[in-house]
Amino acid sequence: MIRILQITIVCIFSTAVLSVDTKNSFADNKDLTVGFSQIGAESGWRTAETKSIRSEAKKRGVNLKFSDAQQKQENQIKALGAFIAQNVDAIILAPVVETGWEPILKKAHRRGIPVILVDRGVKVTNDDLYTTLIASDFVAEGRMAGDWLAAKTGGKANIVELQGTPGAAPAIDRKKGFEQAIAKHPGMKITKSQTGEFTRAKGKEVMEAFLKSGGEIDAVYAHNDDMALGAIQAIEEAGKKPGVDILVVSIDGVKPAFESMVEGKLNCTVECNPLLGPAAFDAVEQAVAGKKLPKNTIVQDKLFDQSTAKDVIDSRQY
Ligand code: GYE
Repeated sequence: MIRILQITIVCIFSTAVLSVDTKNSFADNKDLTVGFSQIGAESGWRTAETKSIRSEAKKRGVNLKFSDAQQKQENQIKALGAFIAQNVDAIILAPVVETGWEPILKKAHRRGIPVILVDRGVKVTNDDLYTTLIASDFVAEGRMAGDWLAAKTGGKANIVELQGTPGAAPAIDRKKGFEQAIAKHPGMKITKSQTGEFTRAKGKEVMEAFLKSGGEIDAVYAHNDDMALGAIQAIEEAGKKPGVDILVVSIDGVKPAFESMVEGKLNCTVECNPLLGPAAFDAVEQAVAGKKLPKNTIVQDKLFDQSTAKDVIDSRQY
């Protein structure tokens, strides 16, 4: 049965498509206790996701146990262990990397505690170990960014790449999608690529090193807006015009990215909606009620560039 909740979830086989445009489906869940293991606060996107989940828990009267892992998987595993020991009704997990989750997910599974994955996926031998994944299609995001850059440059560009956290699903898949897009254009190549760990500071530092190491740079592809904004600072400090001398393309769609596009510095960003609170708690409620959920719910994304930024900036929710 497909529930239309203002969130349009169309279940196609085990995958649903979610456009995150929700009216809050309030439910009185006073006795519901949910453990949320969040990666950290490395980016504006992450902060917006945390805010969405916390505020939705409050709206629904859910008792939320929150843990910030400071980017460390071992802290997330410890937090899940504690949630299981406290016998929470459900777990929401944003997994910092794809691998290494099997033992702790088996523990939750044995205790019958549903695990809702938000924003990033995991690699496990048996996907019964998690209830559902609510996330964007990162490969598609990388492809959209690459196609936009190919159109902008006529298929000819020396590109430097700022990768996200090593081993993280968005870093792996955004790289894959971008490379698929530029593979269609022999004149486009990634000349340098290094992780900026999804942070503005590290993105700036790595871009400074790219600029110092010489070689023609026509564009920078950043796996998230925070690193792109750091790269823009480095480009300016090197006396060049970001968005003109060096094109800047990224992913997330946070408000500072729209401000930068209006200033003519960032050229384009692919939105990756972090407002997953309503969908996450709908999944929790269904899982706790023993309802079957689609294994994947894909959040719909779209690309914005300088031609559209001014019109939409005031309506941005994060
Ligand atoms: O792009 C980045 C955050 O997992 C999709 O993590 C998320 C990514 C997002 O740090 O800003």
